[in-house]
Amino acid sequence: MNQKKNGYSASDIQVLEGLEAVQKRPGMYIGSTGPRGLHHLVFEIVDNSIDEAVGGYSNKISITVHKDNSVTVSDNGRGIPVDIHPKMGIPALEVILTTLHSGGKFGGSGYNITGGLHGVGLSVVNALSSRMDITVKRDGHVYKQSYEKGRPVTKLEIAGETRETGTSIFFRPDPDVFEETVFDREILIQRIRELSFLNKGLKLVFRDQREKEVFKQEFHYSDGIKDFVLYVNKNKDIINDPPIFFEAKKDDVIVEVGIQYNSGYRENLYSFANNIKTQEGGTHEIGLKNGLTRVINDFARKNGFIKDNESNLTGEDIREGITAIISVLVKDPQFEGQTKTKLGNTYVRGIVESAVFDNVEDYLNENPPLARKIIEKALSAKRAREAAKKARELTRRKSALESSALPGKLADCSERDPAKSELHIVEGDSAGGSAKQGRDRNFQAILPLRGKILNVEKARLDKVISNAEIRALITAIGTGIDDDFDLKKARYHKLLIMTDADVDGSHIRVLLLTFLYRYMRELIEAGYVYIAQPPLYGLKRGNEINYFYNDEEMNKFVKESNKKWSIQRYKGLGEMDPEQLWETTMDPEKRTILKVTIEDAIKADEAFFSLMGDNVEPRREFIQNNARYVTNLDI
Ligand code: 0RA
Repeated sequence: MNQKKNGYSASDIQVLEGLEAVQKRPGMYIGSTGPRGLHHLVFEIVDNSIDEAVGGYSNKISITVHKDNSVTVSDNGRGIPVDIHPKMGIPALEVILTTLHSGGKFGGSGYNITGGLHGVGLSVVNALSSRMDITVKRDGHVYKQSYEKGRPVTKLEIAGETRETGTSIFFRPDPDVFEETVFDREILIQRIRELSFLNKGLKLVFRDQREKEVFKQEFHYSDGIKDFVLYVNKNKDIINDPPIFFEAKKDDVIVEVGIQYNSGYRENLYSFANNIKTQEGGTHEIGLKNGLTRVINDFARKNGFIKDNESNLTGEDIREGITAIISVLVKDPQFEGQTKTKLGNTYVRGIVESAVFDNVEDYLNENPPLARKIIEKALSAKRAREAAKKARELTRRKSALESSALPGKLADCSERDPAKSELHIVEGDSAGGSAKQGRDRNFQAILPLRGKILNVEKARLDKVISNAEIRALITAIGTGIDDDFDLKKARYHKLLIMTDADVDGSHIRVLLLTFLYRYMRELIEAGYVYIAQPPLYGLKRGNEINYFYNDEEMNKFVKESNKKWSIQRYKGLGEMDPEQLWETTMDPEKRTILKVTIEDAIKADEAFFSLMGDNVEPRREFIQNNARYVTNLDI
């Protein structure tokens, strides 16, 4: 197959330089070499297979995690082309596997997946894999080729005959590159499920062979986005059944929208462009919001729900309790924003807005009782908004009267320069007590929080700010919240969240992050928010004590030290005495703290709210399973 003689050609050198760039700076191509980057490898390959499906060339993809955390992704698409590339003189497959930015753009759907970190190409995965075996079925043959760290170790060869077509890619992430090479089943499943909702009719089969009993789950939704909406709302109290659902196509833009209200207060709006979750929104999302606001107000006025002398419903009134999902396919997607997850194509906005207006109008006209329910829900949101505004004005006046009254529970520091001051937000009064005794009072302030703070999802703003724990937190921080927020007023430039290493602890941490994300986002953006890392174990022998922050480190130490230690497992911060707490968790010289990024906060917010209902049990379970999202601050 391979036409080259020995020796290097100019294109060979180019290839090596490309792959070496990836190996030198993997983070530039896959975001990080932590868990997120690792999982990205799988998604990158799956995206390529999805592209074949979007183009109508395949309908089945299977993803298998093998015992040793290697992975195989197979599809029944056309198969990666194997003919000799005219310029490079090597098989197209080899070009795709070894040169940067060559994947996906050859054919596929025409709706390229090129957002954010997606679409970096198979060659990037290849460069970061210690082994990759490709099998292509096409033109009656089975072709095979193997790679190690991006370099071919066999020639492309014919290994058999077949009538089928498709591509199968086996790869093992390079342990020299990744901090950890263990895949998290839930992370994989979440994206696979999302992809199956976004590509109706496509069958995705996931297998995990790492346990004795092989885990297998098939994802195959015939109603796509409509099924997605029902899934998100499955534990909720539904307002409109059936959901609003439509598909529209104009000028090469394909739009799919599902909308269903529940009795909650939260806005669950998810947008996707070319199968990529557009975390930062964009023109499709704006089109959806505008279209919805216009059509509901229009319908409400025409039908007497809003009188002539009354003001319109705001977009937020209309989106209270909504679950809305929009997915668009665009030929030349422009992804913008900090994380390249904001759709920029301006023409998409108008297309979506008018599609939403027309289709939702039809739905409201055809379902008068449901239309009434939806509008009444928005009207009650409007009343609550007006009441909340009054309540807020009241609290503002009140706090002005109380002047600078700091919460009684706060043990403030003597330092007055915020840049040198830290606030430790500590779970529980007893740990709070230890922290107060153990701290360096010159610059460390302590605020103990008793029990669970209010679940911010279930309450509106007026209720959130009247909660005692939240108020103490707000006054201690000093910035105000929401529209009143002012970063310059921050009394500390470090906020450290210190919670127990158990389920309740992670629950409280998620709640705090969610609250900060929703009401004091700039604090996170300014890099003021941190998570403290208390040790899990203390190993004692005589006067000597060693602290460990995870099982691995401890086991390694025990093995290597060859001595008998008495092991103490710290279930809560309260079990440590003040000196221990200082030494392990608070002393700036010794502690490790993790800075919270806006992405972590979004993750916490999502982990908590998105795919969960008001149901407490699954929520608990979910937090337990995903506690690592918040502790493993990868990036
Ligand atoms: C380049 C061109 C064509 C298909 C593919 C790549 C392709 C890549 C992957 C990766 C995983 N599965 C895939 N399936 C196809 C078009 C081939 C043609 O025109 O026949």
